[in-house]
Amino acid sequence: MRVAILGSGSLGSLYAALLSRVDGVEMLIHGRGTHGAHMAAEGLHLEGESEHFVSNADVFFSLDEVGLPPEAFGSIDYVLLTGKADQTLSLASLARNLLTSDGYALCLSNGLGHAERCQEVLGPHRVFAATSTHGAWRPSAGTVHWAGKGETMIGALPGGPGQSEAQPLLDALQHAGLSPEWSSDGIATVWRKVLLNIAINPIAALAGVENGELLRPDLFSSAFSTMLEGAAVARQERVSLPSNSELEEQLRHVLVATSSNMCSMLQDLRSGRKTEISVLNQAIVERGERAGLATPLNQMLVAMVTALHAE
Ligand code: KPL
Repeated sequence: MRVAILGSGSLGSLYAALLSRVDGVEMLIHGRGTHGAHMAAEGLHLEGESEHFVSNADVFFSLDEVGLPPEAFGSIDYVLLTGKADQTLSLASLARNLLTSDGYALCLSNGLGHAERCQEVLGPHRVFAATSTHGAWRPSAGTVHWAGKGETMIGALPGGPGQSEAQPLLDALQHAGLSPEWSSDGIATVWRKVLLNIAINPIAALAGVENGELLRPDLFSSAFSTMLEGAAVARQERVSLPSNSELEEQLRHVLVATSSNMCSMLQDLRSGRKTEISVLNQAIVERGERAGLATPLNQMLVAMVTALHAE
């Protein structure tokens, strides 16, 4: 089976490193910038929860600055998009070139709207919903640190492929240690992850703390209240969510599992990169406005993070 990772930042590099050691999986890892160049020249190191070295003799590393290898066109069974929010459309176009005629794509990026953007480019019949709660960060170019074990959810979208089409990838992710699970409601799956990200990412990023610090009662209560504003918007859109106490339990669970991780928004702010606030809390504010629901906590977090943004 051939798998391509497009947009190999922290999360993409984690998936690339772990999938590359599964028997029968051939990998194409597409990155950019210093990290991408480092991987292409010297391979990729995985550290943290597990250690592994991915040699450039064993997998194909390609660079956005150079382009995809034309010999890979039409040969990939599954493309995992793991880039930043503003890369989804361009990465989906690359996926269109890479996929076999019955290949599938999924986007693990944080936020609302990615699956829909992939469907626009690739057609609904080729796209799964997907989320990840694994924690990863990059201590240096060419190295990814697995900071906390989470789950990979893959789900069905209206008009999209089903579990049997996802099964070979679910098996590979299982062997890779990425704890996959199938969801028959991909829309709810994406929302549940978004509710975690709106609660964790801006607060951890503004406070400059690892995820586990949000378990402190004062920070936890702010995070959970932010999550509940988002849940009200989701329910207004008829998304099927668990009870508030189950959402609270899930938030606590992810904070414990990724307690030593620096969330992606904190990594972005520290590296001077644009954050994902527009597809997280900003998206909640906008959808809330459309539904007539006030989301003051999300609005305040958007204003504060945006003030720190690199544009
Ligand atoms: O998705 C994440 C992120 O950092 O963006 C979590 C799961 C919160 C891990 O930090």
